[in-house]
Amino acid sequence: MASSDALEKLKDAMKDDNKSVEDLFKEIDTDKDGTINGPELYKGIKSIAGEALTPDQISNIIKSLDTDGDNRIDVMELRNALG
Ligand SMILES: [Ca+2]
Ligand SMILES: [Ca+2]
Repeated sequence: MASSDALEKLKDAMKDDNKSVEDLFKEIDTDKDGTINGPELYKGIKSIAGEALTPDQISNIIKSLDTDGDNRIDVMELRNALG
């Protein structure tokens, strides 16, 4: 399971359920602080895409999406990746 495949699965799930990136973001950001951190991403991918990724894979995804370098994914960064 490559990290990029996990993103593709999120994208597919979003399309299948007719969700916007904002809907998906809210679903993953369970503590509602406006950013997605590692544990939230892990749980989100597990529940939405059905894949349990390793901590390394999670941190690779965050690194590849995180353009402002705060080590968290905000809604703009998720939109850039999935939109
Ligand atoms: Ca959060
Ligand atoms: Ca960020």
